[in-house]
Amino acid sequence: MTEQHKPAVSVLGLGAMGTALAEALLAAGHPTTVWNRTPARTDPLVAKGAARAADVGEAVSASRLVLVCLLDHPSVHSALDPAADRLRGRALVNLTSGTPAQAEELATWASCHGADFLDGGIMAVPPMIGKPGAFVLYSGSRDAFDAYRGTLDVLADSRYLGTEPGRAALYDTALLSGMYGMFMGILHALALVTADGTAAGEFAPMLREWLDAMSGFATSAAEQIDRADYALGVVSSLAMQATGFDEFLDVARERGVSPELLAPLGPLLRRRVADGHGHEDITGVIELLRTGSA
Ligand code: FVH
Repeated sequence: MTEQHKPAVSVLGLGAMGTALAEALLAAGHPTTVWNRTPARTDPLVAKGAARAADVGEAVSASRLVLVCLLDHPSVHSALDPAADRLRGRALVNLTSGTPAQAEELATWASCHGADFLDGGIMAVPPMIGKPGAFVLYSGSRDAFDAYRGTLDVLADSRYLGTEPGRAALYDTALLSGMYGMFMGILHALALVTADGTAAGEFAPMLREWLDAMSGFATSAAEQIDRADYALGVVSSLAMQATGFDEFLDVARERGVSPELLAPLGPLLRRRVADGHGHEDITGVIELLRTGSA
């Protein structure tokens, strides 16, 4: 594909992420029009070859592919609503974080205004955009995804999850929830050892090695969950884990470290054991989460 045949793209929102997206598109040779609520943020991109749109309507009219990356769902409506009549015949790709319900709402809104809609969940931080390791989840219009996949791949590896508009937001939320669980564990572990005088940097390589070794839990847990067989291949019984767990909290308290990040798991472990599942794996806790009774 020659430079001239690269689809034009409009980018609405030039925060940290929108700027990274626009930079990647410019670097790949896409004619790129940019708009931001605070116009001064367009200057560095215009210096790199972007066209500045005076308002959202002008930005939407400039390209058949319109990327939106704003703070949140209300800011998307606040920016786009006044330009809704310009959306007809365009592909609107929303890369703003939001809930599945917000994605569904935006899909319906876009459809009412004659636009093809894709919702995207960016699994990357701004410096990763355009580099290996970054991926973006998409759901919504298959036609829009197929038509613009080559352009979207400039930003990151594109993963299409189906026509249901809320699916990308659901997966995004699930992946970030997993990430925050890991962050909580890492922070608790580092609080424990630093309270005892160990430098975090000295301990971190060992922590990383251990977490890498344990990451296979995602796969083994998935197999147990999909089969609804929490005793499948159990190596470390729930009863054993529940017994040791309270000691973790004691060790934290003894060192003046709050156990509040770790503590919520304890009652779940004890309830599963009390319900007669001590011989199974920890994975059965998902039954308590799913019923919302936790
Ligand atoms: N940055 C990251 O690490 C994460 C990675 C995963 C995806 N998220 C989501 O991306 C959305 C944008 O994030 P961001 O990092 O670019 O955010 P900011 O740098 O804070 O920029 C926010 C932009 O939104 C504009 N804005 C805010 N409110 C309004 C409004 N009412 N009307 C129009 N525009 C609005 C703001 O404009 P300005 O303050 O410069 O005038 C920025 O362009 C976000 O959903 C992340 O969850 C990023």
